[in-house]
Amino acid sequence: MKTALITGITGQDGSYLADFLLYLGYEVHGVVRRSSSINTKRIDHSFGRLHLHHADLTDSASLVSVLAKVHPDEVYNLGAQSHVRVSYDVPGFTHEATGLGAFRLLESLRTLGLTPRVYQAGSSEMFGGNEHSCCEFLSEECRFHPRSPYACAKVFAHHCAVNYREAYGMHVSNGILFNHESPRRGETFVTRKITRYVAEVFYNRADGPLKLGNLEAKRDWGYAPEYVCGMWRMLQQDRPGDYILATGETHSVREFLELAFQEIGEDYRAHITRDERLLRPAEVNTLLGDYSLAENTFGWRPMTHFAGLVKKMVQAELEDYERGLEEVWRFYHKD
Ligand code: NDP
Ligand code: GDR
Repeated sequence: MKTALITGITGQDGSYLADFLLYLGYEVHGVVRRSSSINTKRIDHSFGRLHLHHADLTDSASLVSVLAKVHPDEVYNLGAQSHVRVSYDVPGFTHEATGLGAFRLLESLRTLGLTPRVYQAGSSEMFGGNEHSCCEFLSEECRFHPRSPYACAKVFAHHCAVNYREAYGMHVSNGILFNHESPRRGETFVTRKITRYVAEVFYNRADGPLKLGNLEAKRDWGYAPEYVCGMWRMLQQDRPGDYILATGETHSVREFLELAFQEIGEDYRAHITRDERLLRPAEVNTLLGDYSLAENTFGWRPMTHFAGLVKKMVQAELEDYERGLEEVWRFYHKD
């Protein structure tokens, strides 16, 4: 039985990855940070099967202590202050947790002499958008142009991962993941904000119009459970590498709104208002990724595309969304 350690296990991706690794028969450990209110709702359904440890990516000693106890075969570094807009409000903490956190984890492994396979959660935000690239589809070869404290921190973490791989021969892979969403997405990210509001409208619980920022921004939006399977596949390769996971389609926030409201037979224009405070000092206008390296190397490709994702998210707000996960796990683990 393999042992995995996940930082960020209480987040969207960490919770799906924990589900998938348990399904595969792993012993799953997770890093949880102390909170004054309960922050484990996404993993409560598997509580008895998980090994949770208090630690924090801003605290090296806590990381050393957990790693020395667990001796993981695989480490997935998903912990981060992951909200782009909020990273402008708390840039220092974002750099500490999202950037230096990755460094602390790698350096802790090195000083302990541990050699697990490591996944570093990189982001399409590192590219700063297709307008900063010469390619129609962003690939692993395109240069980074970070446009937020969050993206700067992720670029730093990415380069640390490459450096530990080259300097110390560590098996560290960078996933460069484009947006991936789900019913477990945090409520302040735009897709979940919209689908929650749609459910409120449907049940006559909406309290005033939905306040949104830039509706013209375009994202390459996929389905999160499929992306965590890609993280795992990346670490099963003999050689570490850097891989994009994306859908190869891009759609605007406005298109997401249109489809989400269509699900309940409403016109979104009657329900939204613009709030300048939700605009960003520097926006990433368009993201569109090329996942062919991941497809050619380890057979990963997206199953769910834009319209299907919107439908899944709206339906899940209206009913139980856990059904159907088994199908995803089986598809990606077929070999
Ligand atoms: P979430 O914001 O849902 O989860 C982030 C996790 O990190 C939470 O468990 C959070 O804990 C934890 N965390 C935050 N700060 C610390 C800290 N100082 N020490 C330890 N843990 C901490 O993110 P996602 O699940 O969506 O994303 C997972 C990773 O992938 C992140 O690194 C994100 O930046 C990256 N990513 C995400 C993409 C996406 O579209 N979802 C795309 C590309 C990259 P708590 O619950 O206590 O807040
Ligand atoms: P993003 O996701 O910044 O792409 O980062 P988010 O959902 O926050 O924004 C997507 C786009 O929607 C626009 N927008 C709004 N965004 C939010 N949050 N709230 C609003 O009300 C709103 N109105 C319009 C934004 O301006 C933006 O253009 C996510 C995170 O998961 C990162 O951690 C990850 O690295 C990237 O995806 C890939």
